[in-house]
Amino acid sequence: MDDAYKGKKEDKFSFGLWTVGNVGRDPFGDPSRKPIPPTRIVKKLSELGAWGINLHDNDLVPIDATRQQRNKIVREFKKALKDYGMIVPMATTNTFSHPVFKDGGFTSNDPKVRAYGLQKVMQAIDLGVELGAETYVFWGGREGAECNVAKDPIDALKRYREGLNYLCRYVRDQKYKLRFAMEAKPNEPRADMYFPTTGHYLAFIETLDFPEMVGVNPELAHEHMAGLNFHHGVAQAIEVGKLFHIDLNDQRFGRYDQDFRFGSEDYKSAFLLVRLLEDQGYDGPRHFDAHAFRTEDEKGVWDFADGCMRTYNIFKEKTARFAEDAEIQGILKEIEGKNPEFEKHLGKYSKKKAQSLKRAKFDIDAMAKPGLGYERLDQMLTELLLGMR
Ligand code: GCO
Ligand code: MN
Ligand code: MN
Repeated sequence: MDDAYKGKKEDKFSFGLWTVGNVGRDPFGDPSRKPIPPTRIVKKLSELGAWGINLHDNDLVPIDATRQQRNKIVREFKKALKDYGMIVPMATTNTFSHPVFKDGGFTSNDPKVRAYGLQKVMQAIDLGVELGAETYVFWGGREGAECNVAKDPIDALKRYREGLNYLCRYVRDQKYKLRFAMEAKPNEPRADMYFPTTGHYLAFIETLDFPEMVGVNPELAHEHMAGLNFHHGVAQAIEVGKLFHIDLNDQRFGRYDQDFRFGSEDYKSAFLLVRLLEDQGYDGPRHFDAHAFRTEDEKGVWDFADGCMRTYNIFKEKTARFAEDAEIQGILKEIEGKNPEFEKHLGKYSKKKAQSLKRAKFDIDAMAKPGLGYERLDQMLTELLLGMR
């Protein structure tokens, strides 16, 4: 395989400890591979050309560790980061594995659970900041319901808001340089999650006390699980300056949460996404939140990680090829701005403009007549992606 596509530090590729560390457990079967110690993950990812490593508090420090055990683990992990030139760009909290969170952390009906949730997040934020993280992700894995009469969804939203406001104030109080990135998911593990899409979060963020501290962490698989167009969701986040982080993977529509290797299923969606990120100058981490098939041993895990990075870089090359393809660019140019004389009617409202527009004549049948040639354009993209252009 061509080394030109291998991950490089400047590509800003990151993986979670939980991604390459996934042991292949699923609801029907036990782990199919052994856990890989975090320090070994740091070494291997660095060799493969990754730049960053992300973690939940308990990916590194077991939930029942003593202060002494915690400090020893963190010391060794920091040494590995230094030895292998890796950083921790993002950290997050596990508020979903322990059964105490079975009915949510922030949104639980029980104030004692909510208080424990806040305590756990504050400790995890301290850990993340100690390791150098500048982005803090919130994925409310258990913030949802099966029994939808057991909790008023309005209460759930109010509790979530209260928790986030509290934590924003904590970060400011501590003078941490940390931004929050909210990650939506429609379902799994709960039947219905309270923030099912990135769009739900974009609206909610504006209702917080410090909206400028909070953005989104959209995940490809999550939007595809909801049958949505990921590229459009990410575009909306970029357009309002809220794309703080991104979770890259792949997912077939209508299936369980698959977390496949980036770009392994839907080439066109992956291309459109990479093109958007690159053209818009997104300079945050390219984080792969995915895992190797359950069929794999450790070697397969590293093949998986290498594959995510290679595929991203191959799509990046395809976007350059797309931009240099004279025929494609010619068509795009032709599509744009066909009727410049009508620009004067558009843009900012004024009474005068509105009156003039109301008088303008439109022959809508003539306007509707020409074909737009999108079939040909789309086929050109298909052929480019299939390596024929
Ligand atoms: C999932 C989620 C998680 C989160 C992670 C970081 O579907 O399980 O995508 O992997 O991204 O917990 O917050
Ligand atoms: Mn996910
Ligand atoms: Mn994710």
